[in-house]
This record gives sequence, C-alpha cells and structure tokens, in this order.
Amino acid sequence: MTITISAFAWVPPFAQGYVKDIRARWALAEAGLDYNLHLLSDGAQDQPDYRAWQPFGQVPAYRDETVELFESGAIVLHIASLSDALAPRSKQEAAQIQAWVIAALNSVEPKVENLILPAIFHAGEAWVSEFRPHAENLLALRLKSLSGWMKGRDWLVGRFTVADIIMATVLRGVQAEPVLQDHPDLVAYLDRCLARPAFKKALDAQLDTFTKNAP
Ligand SMILES: N[C@@H](CCC(=O)N[C@@H](CS)C(=O)NCC(=O)O)C(=O)O
Repeated sequence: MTITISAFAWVPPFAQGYVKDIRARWALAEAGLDYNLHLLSDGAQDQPDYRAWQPFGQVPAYRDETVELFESGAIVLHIASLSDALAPRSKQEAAQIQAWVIAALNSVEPKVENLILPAIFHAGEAWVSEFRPHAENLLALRLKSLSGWMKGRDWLVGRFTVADIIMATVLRGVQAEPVLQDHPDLVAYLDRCLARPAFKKALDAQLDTFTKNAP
C-alpha cells in the first residue's frame, strides 16, 4: 500500500517536534506502515490543489490507494483500521476509541491551546499575562476530570490505542506546565505514551525532515 501524508518542509525551532503530522507518523510507526511525504514549502498551503485535499491548508493530510482525508483525528482512526495491532477489537472498543479521540481534540486540546498559543503568537502583549490564570483554571478543570478517568488505568481504553496518540500529543503541549505537573498520574501516563519506540521514530522522522530542509 502506498501511503502519503503532508507535512511542512520546515518550521521555526519552537514548533519543531510538535507539528501535528507527528500524530499520523506515530500511528503509522505503531502500525509498521511506511509512508511518503508530500512536503509543503512557502505558499503551497494556499494552492488550490492542496486546499482540495486539506480545505484549511493545514497539515497533516493523508492519502492511500483507497481514501483521501484530513484532520489528524480522522487520519489516526483510519490508520488504526489498516493495522492488526491498532484496529478496534469490538464495537464497544471502537466507540470508546472514537469518543476519546474526539474528547482529546474537542474537550482538552482547545484548553491546552488557550494556555500556550497566546504566549507564542502574542508575546509581550499586556492581555496575555492577564488571560493566563483564566486559561490555567479552565485547563485544570479538564485535567482533573481526565485524572479521574485514568484512576486504575494505564491507557484511555484498556490497552494502547490511537486515542492515546492524540491525547499524548495534546498533553505534550503543556508537559512542563505546573497545571499538568500537579497530576503525577497524568505525568506518568504521558511518560508511558512517549516512551513507546514508535513515538521516538515519529519524532526523529519529523525532526529529520526539518534538518534536511533547513533554510
Ligand atoms: N484540527 C487539525 C489542526 C491541524 C493544525 O493545526 N495544523 C497546524 C500545524 S500543527 C497547521 O497546519 N498550521 C498552519 C495553519 O493553520 O495555517 C488537525 O488536527 O489535523
């Protein structure tokens, strides 16, 4: 099977290792599937042919011989369906994996981005430091709930699944923040996810792309 994912040819150092194609790369590494890269350089995001593949001009987008799709959550769910190791083993497990992929992206990630993006994209603006405690409180509520779910669990859904790939890449955005460090169970969960050889393979692959295409 020929699989292609889109990725940026290069991003500034602060984003290296965190660009969301790492989710697709990680799932593909867990599945033992090779892939080609469709690399985007300056301006390529806005080209009509790329917008026809990824309507928002973002990465990642994915295609194989059967399907073409975008959105990292949808992509890892599709990759799971191609892999004996990652495929859901029951309807209930499939439903739970989907629910947790969506929860990570829809209930947790917005609160994480609330906290970290203003400081990156609006550095030095007065409102950022005023907003920060509110963003921390909103994220703290979600992390407390997540910690409640993780009690007695190593993984979100009984065993490692693509839901953990999405949740770990979301939590990684606040790995060094006290709001996450306040939950040793979530720190341990994140460490457990990031210790997987497939994560390291994905991270190294993304960083290698940037090294090869450095301006
Ligand atoms: N919801 C999308 C978000 C993708 C996303 O935010 N990609 C970023 C890179 S991490 C991007 O392409 N940013 C450029 C832009 O938004 O123009 C997904 O999960 O696939």
